[in-house]
Amino acid sequence: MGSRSDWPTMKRATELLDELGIAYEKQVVSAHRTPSRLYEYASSARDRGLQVIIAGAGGAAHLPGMAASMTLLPVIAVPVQSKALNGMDSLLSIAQMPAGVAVATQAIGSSGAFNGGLLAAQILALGDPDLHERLNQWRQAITEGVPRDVE
Ligand code: RP5
Repeated sequence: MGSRSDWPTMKRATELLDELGIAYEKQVVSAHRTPSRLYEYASSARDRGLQVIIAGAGGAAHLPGMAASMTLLPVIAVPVQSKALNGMDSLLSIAQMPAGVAVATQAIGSSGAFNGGLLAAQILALGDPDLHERLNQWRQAITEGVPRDVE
């Protein structure tokens, strides 16, 4: 994530990873304030064994796109809700990638962060039948937990 101030949003991305037993790391890496750290992080990510990156940032949110430009790992992007423009700035900045460098943009804020974790799990489950089964059971529990009655 681009700042410690993004953590209250981005910690939602870790909920399902914890529940499903998926290992992850979390770091502050700012495209603007720590460009060398970003280069080091993204360019070494695959060699360090990472398989998916979830990048959350707000405002002029260059982090996901810049990270994606330095690795072929899939980058899931979370637009953090900014104070000034409620995250519309983050969303448009992140979503409008020019052709040739892809990020998987999620919804603004904590729902997007949660779904970032979910999408990462689904990508990892492609090569992990046990994880696929755990995800399947999680989805079934979600479905069965939706009440039919309104009260
Ligand atoms: C972005 O600027 C961060 O991702 C954060 O959402 C936003 C504000 O950062 P702080 O000023 O709170 O550190 O780079």
